[in-house]
Amino acid sequence: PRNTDSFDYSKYHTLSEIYSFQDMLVAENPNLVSKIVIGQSYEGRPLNVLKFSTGGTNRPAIWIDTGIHSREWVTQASGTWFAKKIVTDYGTDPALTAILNNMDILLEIVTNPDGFYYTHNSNRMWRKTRKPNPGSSCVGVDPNRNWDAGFGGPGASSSPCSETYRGPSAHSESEVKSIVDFVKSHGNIKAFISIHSYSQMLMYPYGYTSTPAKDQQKENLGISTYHSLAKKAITDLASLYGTKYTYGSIISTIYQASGGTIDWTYNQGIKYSYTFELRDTGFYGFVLPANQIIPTAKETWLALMAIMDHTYNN
Ligand code: ING
Ligand code: ZN
Repeated sequence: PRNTDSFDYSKYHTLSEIYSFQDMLVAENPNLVSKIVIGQSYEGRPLNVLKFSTGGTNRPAIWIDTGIHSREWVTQASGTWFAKKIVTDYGTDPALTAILNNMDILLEIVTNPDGFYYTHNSNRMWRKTRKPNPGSSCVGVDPNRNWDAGFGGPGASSSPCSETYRGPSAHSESEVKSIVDFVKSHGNIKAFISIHSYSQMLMYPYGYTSTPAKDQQKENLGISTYHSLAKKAITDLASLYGTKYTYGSIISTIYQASGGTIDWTYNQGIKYSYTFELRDTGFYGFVLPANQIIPTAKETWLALMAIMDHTYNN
């Protein structure tokens, strides 16, 4: 495609196609979209973040990442659709327009580019990064076990051959460390949404401990709307096609997982830290047919809008 209107959002795309999509979107919308390179992957690929901003300096921001696990293809495809949706709806959708008149949206579509390249060219089911592990023939670290939040505890593996290998130390993966550095230096991120597939779930911290997050405790006292926001988001999601999601803390909804992304962002003070597992519930799993990309992206967008709108209004 020569522009983002002729890009086929109903198909899966290669890494180079998504990279050129990002550059086209920036070129077409110079007053709304810019590309920030927050670092590079182990194999030297750029870690691109699309910044949607209508001005200001260091405005409060909403972070969204897709594709931290490379085989979860519907997430990068949905992220691409979200990017186009944002530029299309700004100025016409009142809720999104209000958000973007006051906040920035930061979107990292291909959060694990080396893994994504590998899923297209060698092994469709690759999940981890592609950094070699010294002393092992097994490659890669699970970038959703590598964060400094309960790092090394139960719910991650110390074996380099495991799919949930936590890595030699917290933030050992440049794909993770680049986000850590960005989040810390930004200092004004209000919501952090990390998108996986599959299982149809919307979760909040924690994954490493069954101790409820402070904002979940407050909820029980009727002070906050942490749990209820998740409920609103999945209700909005389901309103489109009836897709059913479960929701709750990570540990109570899916399983114990230590070193996960949103546990770290929550502990950094980002209250609206949520993680999605998109379609489906396992019939196709990671290999979701391409004709489900747009429906998945559209229904997920409703949940994202619920979270972004609440963040903006609180
Ligand atoms: N599932 C996630 C995993 O990394 C998860 C579940 C999400 C755990 C968020 C912790 C935090 O195991 C998939 N499909 O990757
Ligand atoms: Zn995942």
